[in-house]
Amino acid sequence: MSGNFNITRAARAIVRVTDLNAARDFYVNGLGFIETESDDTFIYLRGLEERGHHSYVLKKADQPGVEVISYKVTTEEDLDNLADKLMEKGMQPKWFEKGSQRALDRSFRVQDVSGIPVEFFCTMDTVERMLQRYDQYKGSKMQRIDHFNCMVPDVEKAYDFYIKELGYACSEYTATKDEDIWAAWLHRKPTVHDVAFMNGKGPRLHHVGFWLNDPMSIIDTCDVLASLGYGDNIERGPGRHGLSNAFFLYLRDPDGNRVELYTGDYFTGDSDFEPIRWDLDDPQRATFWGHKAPDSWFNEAMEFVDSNTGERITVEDAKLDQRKPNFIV
Ligand code: DHY
Repeated sequence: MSGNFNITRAARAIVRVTDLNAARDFYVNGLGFIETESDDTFIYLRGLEERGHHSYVLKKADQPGVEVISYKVTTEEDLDNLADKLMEKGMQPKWFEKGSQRALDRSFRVQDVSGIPVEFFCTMDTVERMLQRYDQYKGSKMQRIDHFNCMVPDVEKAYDFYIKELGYACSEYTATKDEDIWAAWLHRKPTVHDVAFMNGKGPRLHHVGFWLNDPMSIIDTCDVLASLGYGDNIERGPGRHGLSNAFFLYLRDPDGNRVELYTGDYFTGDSDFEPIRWDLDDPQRATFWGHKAPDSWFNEAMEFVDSNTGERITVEDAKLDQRKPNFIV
């Protein structure tokens, strides 16, 4: 509980794609998402473990971009209390009534301190949990949504807001020699993160992270993607992060939207947990084995779109030095 509301976890993202069938082939045949439902504009996807109607929405559009990232709160009352709190802070939550979005009860959206369009809801329709439908396992054997990673120009501003106002806790962070926070991993559920903020041009969504059962599922994904002709969509990894300890793989979908396949982080729920500090220049921070990430991983990210106006949300340059961490002079 944080004040009089409780945010449970990262819950869904709405991502724009230019070709629904191309996106479906990548996400359903390649990654093994379950397609709960679709129409001419939307494909609603979920992992095998998820009983919510969807955790990832593909929306047909002329250009790629991200409409919103969403968090689930614990009770309907939490939703009202959180909206009140954000209004006290001078923000303007915009409510969406039950039925106005597929499978969602009421929700609200607001731009956070970094300008990121975030949404909060409590109730989503439930569907069959496919965890033990092993006959349906294919591709990555996709299990569930895990986190968002956002690039923002001012990480400390985002950090302060999520920790002090929204009740998130920090599991790990990267600091410069001057103790400026370069990146921070923040959670509500007791894992390494529900959201990470990295220093960079923003706000932009760097990736949505999805949980798989084990490293072998990640290696199988590479084989399956290569067999389907998606070898070039593998951007970084497989590897082991130093920060978070997770085994990872970064992929770009046919529109360039980035997802991380992620497994093997750890429990962070003790009240005396102490955040782990990494030096920006530590070569094992990003990849424990010391491998370098490609330039595209640092430079490219998804822009947010204002769903009211259809305009792209203005992006600002990073406040801190934009040099690449971990393989600097
Ligand atoms: C890192 C990035 C992530 C993550 C954990 C750790 C660090 C890095 O690669 O720079 O996306 O989930």
